Amino acid sequence: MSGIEAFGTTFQNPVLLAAGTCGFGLEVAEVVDLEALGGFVTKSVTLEPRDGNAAPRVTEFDGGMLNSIGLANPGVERVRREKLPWLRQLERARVWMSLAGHAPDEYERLIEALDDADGFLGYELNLSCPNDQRRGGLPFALDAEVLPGVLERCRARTERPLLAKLAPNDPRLVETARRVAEAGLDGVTLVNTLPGRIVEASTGHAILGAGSGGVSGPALRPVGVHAVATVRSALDLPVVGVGGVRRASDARQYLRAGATLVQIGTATFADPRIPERVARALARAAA
Ligand code: RRO
Repeated sequence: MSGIEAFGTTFQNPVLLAAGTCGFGLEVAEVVDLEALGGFVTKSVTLEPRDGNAAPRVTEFDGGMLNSIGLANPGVERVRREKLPWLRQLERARVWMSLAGHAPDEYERLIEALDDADGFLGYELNLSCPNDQRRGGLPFALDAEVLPGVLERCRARTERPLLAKLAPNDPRLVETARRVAEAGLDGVTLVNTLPGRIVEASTGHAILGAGSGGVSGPALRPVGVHAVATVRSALDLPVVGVGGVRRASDARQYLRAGATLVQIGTATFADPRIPERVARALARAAA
């Protein structure tokens, strides 16, 4: 497969690592050949450092995984100082910085804190974390009142490509994606994890320390493919697909549904070589 021209650059293949599954790249560099991929999305960065939610933060079930990490990250100042220098030596992998905020103005402040630095292509605005309770469980992607202002103010602060990561449980997904397009962003990432809970059958106690979490893995794949197909059939807006990709045929489902790029997350925990294999298999099929 020759490169994919998108978002103002060339991706050598359509496979990215999903936000939250590869830290800031260097954390996985010994087990993943990042330069063999189209690129990756960093862990979501917040203005202040965050320790994350109570343990246990991750559990498995027969359809995939449930997580409530709670946005654990070193905060934007340390990310700029300690993570960006390493990212600068990457030549082929394209890096998206994932940004997360609790208040509407935090996204633009994160962009202001990062935008003059090198080492990354653009931003993926995480507007759909299911594990941030500060806003009463209502992520910005599901808040039609506040969302347009957040998007417009981010657009005004950067010329880099901007993606908005949206929620799978959005009853008005096309309208939400239309707001993203109207604000002048470059595309949407579909989808974040689906809110869920696993309880001990004998006691009713939630397994995760935070109670609820986000469902990822194979159970999320049909949800993600449907979201991509729904938005692509309604809007001329580039889409990055994510959810449950484990093999090349899964990635192809997203590409056939209209995705420009595909992210892989949960599968890499079981086998960090999966994204490279998927990228190679897609390239072989296209040759
Ligand atoms: O950190 C998390 O708990 C988390 C985030 Br920010 C997100 O966007 N999606 C997810 O499943 N977990």
